[in-house]
Amino acid sequence: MGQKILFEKIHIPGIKTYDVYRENGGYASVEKALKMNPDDITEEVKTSGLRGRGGAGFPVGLKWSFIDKKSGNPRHLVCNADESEPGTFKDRYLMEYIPHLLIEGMITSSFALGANLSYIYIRGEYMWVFKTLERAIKEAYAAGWLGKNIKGSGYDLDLHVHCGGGAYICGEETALIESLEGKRGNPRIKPPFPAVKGLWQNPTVVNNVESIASVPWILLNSGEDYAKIGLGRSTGTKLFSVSGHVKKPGVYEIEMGMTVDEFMNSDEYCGGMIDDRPLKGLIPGGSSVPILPQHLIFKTANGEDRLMTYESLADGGFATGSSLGSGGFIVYNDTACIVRNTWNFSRFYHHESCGQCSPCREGTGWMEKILWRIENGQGTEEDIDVLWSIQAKIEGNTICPLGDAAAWPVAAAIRHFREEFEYHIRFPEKIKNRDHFVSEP
Ligand code: L3W
Ligand code: SF4
Repeated sequence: MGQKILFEKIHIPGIKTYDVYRENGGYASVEKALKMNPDDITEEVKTSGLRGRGGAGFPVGLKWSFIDKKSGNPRHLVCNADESEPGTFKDRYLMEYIPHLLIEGMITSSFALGANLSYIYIRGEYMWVFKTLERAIKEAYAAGWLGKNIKGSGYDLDLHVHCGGGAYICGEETALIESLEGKRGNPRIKPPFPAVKGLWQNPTVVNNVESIASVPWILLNSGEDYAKIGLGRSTGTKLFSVSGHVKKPGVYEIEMGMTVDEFMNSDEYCGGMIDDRPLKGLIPGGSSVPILPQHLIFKTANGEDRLMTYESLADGGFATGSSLGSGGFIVYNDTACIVRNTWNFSRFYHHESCGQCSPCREGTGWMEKILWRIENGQGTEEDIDVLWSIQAKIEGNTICPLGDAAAWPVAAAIRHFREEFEYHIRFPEKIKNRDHFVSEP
C-alpha cells in the first residue's frame, strides 16, 4: 500500500459529517495556517512541487505567487469542480465522500491568497454532490470555520458553491469565470491570465479540486515531505479514475512513479484485463489526450518502463507518448472499435464547442461527420487524409484548449490505428456489428 494523502480518511464511517471529520483531525491545517504568514504558506506549496491536477499540471505555488497583493483589489480563489472530461470522475469522489477536506483546503488556500470571497464551481450534472457540499459548507459556517473573524484570527472568508448548467466548456477557467459572473460561458483570450484579471477583473486563482484538497496535508506536514513522495518533478500522490476493460475500475490514489504495468495489472489497483482479453489501447489522462497503442503502454519508444508520472506518460511527445492530463485512465481491449470511439469523442467536442473560433466550431463538426461516415462503411481512402488535415488545422489555432482537445484524439487514432480506419473503408460489410469490433488477425 502506498502513501495516502487524499484518501487517508475517506473510509472512516461518517467522515462526510463535520463532527466525524473534526474528531479525526479535520480543520487542523486551518488552525495552523491562521497563525502563519500567508506568503509562507505559498512558499510551502511551492516547495511541495504540487502541480495542478486539472489537466495542465501547472505548478500551484507558482500560480499563487502571480497574485498581486499590493494593489489592494479584492482577490478570489475559485475551485474548478466542473469535472467534465470524459473518463474523469476523481473530483466527484473526493467531494462526495470527504467534502470537508475540500472546504478545509479552500480556507487555507484562500487565507494564503488573502481572498475573502471564494467559490466552488461545480458541474450541473453533479447536483447531489452540490447538495453534499452545501450541507458541509453550512456545517463549517456553524462551527466558525467560515464567516467573519474565523476563530478569532481577524480573517473573514465567505465560501459559496455555484452549480453550472452542464457545459463542458465551463471547465476552461476563463469560461468558468464568465459563467460565474452570470454570462454565457465563452472562454476569454489569454493573457491576461485570471491571476491578473479574473473574476470581476480581480486577481483570481482557479485551481482544481484535487489540487486544493492536497493543501491541508502539505501544511500539516511540510512542502518538503510532500516533495519526497513521488518521482522527480511529479511529486506527491495522484488520483486516477479508471474505466474500461479492466477487472477493477474505480478511483485510486497512487504515489506517482509506479510503472503503468504495476498499476494496470496488480490486484491492488486495476487487477488486469477483464476476461483476460488482449490489451489494445490506453488513454491515461481523459479523452483529450492521445491514445497509446499496445506497444507503447508499458514501455516508452526508448524501451524504458512507462511510469505513472507527468514526464513519462508524455515521453516521446504526442508521436509516441501521451499526457497525464486529468488522470482519466481509459483502458481498451481488442473488442473496442477505435473508429467508433474516435467518432464518439468528436461528437462530444462538436457538441461542446462554444462556437467562437471557426476552426473549432466548423472543424469539430466536419470531423464528426467524416468519422460517422467511415464508421458506417461509407468512407473513402481520401477521408482519412482529410481528417488528418482538419485536425492539424484546428490544433494551436483556437482561443482555448478545447480545439486542441478535439484534434489530439483524432490525430492519435489515425497515427496509431490507421489500418483500422482503412479496414472500415475496405470491408464495410464486415463492420455491421459495430458494437463488437475485433481486428482481424
Ligand atoms: C499566470 C502565466 N497564469 C499559465 C495558468 C493558467 C491556468 C494554468 C494552466 O487547460 C488542460 C487542457 C485540457 N501567468 C500563466 C498562468 N497560467 N501561464 O496556469 O494553463 P494552461 O493554459 O497550460 O492550461 P489550461 O487552460 O488550464 C487545461 C486538459 O487540461 N485536460 C483536462 C480537461 C478537463 C478537466 C476536467 O474535467 N476536470 O480537467 C486534459 O488533458 O485539454 O489542455 O490556470 O491560467 N504566464
Ligand atoms: Fe470556443 Fe472551441 Fe474556440 Fe474554445 S476553441 S473558444 S470551445 S470555439
